[in-house]
Amino acid sequence: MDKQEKFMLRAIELAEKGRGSVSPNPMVGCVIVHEEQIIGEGYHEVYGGPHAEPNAINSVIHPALLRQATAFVSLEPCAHWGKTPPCANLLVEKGLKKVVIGAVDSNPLVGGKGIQILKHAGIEVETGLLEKKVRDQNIRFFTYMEKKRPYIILKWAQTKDGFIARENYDSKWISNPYSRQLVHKWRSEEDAIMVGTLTAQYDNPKLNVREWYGKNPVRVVIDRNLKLNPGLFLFDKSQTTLCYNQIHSLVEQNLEKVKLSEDFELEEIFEDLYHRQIQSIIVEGGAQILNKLIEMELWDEARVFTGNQNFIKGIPAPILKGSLISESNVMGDKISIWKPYH
Ligand code: AOF
Ligand code: ZN
Repeated sequence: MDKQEKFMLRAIELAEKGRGSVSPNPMVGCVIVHEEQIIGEGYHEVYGGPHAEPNAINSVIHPALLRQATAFVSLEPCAHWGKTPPCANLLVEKGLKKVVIGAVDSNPLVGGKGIQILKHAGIEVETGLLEKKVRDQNIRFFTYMEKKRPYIILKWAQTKDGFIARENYDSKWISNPYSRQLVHKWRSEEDAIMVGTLTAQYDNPKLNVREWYGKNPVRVVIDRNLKLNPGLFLFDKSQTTLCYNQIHSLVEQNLEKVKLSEDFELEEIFEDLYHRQIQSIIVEGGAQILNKLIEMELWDEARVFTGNQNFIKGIPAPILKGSLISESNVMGDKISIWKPYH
């Protein structure tokens, strides 16, 4: 690994410290280097707070060195007046010699404009260093900005012989308690969680974070004709819930009914979630919605548990068109992570 990559890796490592605190902003880190020595470091610490670049610049003890220094920033410095002044302008003002960028910002307010400001001011700019790592780190942000929909994670548990529920829709208990705890961690990491009508009806899920410390995602359910029992946990108003239907729109505290068009497709729901700034969603079944999303190529990642028992018959697990990225084991349950071909 060359020295440049090492500095960018450090910026990415710093950025990581913002995970969970900066959303819906991306995680960004910045390292200031003078004669191959790091003289300043910073990262975007909290949503609404200063960006990585001012934090890094403010940490430099001898600001005079900035004129001979290179800034390694994991994301293109911003060009807009948002909650803070533009970072590209700050780098120009401080007279940095060179700026090395990991990935170009996909935010339409910034995309390419930050680089332009730097180049105009005569700063040497290099882009694309460890770009894939930066994009992977902020996969939810980039997917949201570029596809104008949340990052979609499919999740289910299947038996050894490939069923996700019995014929009567009973799906208890395919995965073990350790896997279920992991699912609670996963829930806390996404902005929203979604189930289809039948899962809401038969499982009566709470879709909250109980077995892990973290925030509850927004619950999303499809109930075309508003036929679901209002007594379901989903409708207990204990956390924000969006109920997509074809009957009417109604806003109540923590429970919003959202009317869709007559012949709606699932894209309409994701478009609405986009406008609500929801950058990621985990879909926890059932078979109907999972299969539909796979058929429509509307997914970005799938996480599949395989337990130890056989059901012999039942509702078959969805079949993914994708590649297996990794396999691990939680106390006997297998976890397979898939990425789509599309
Ligand atoms: C940077 N450095 O560390 C970050 C950037 O709402 P604001 O004003 O905080 O701006 C958020 C946008 O700024 C965000 O969507 C992304 O485009 C960029 N994030 N830019 O120069 C940073 N976090
Ligand atoms: Zn900025």
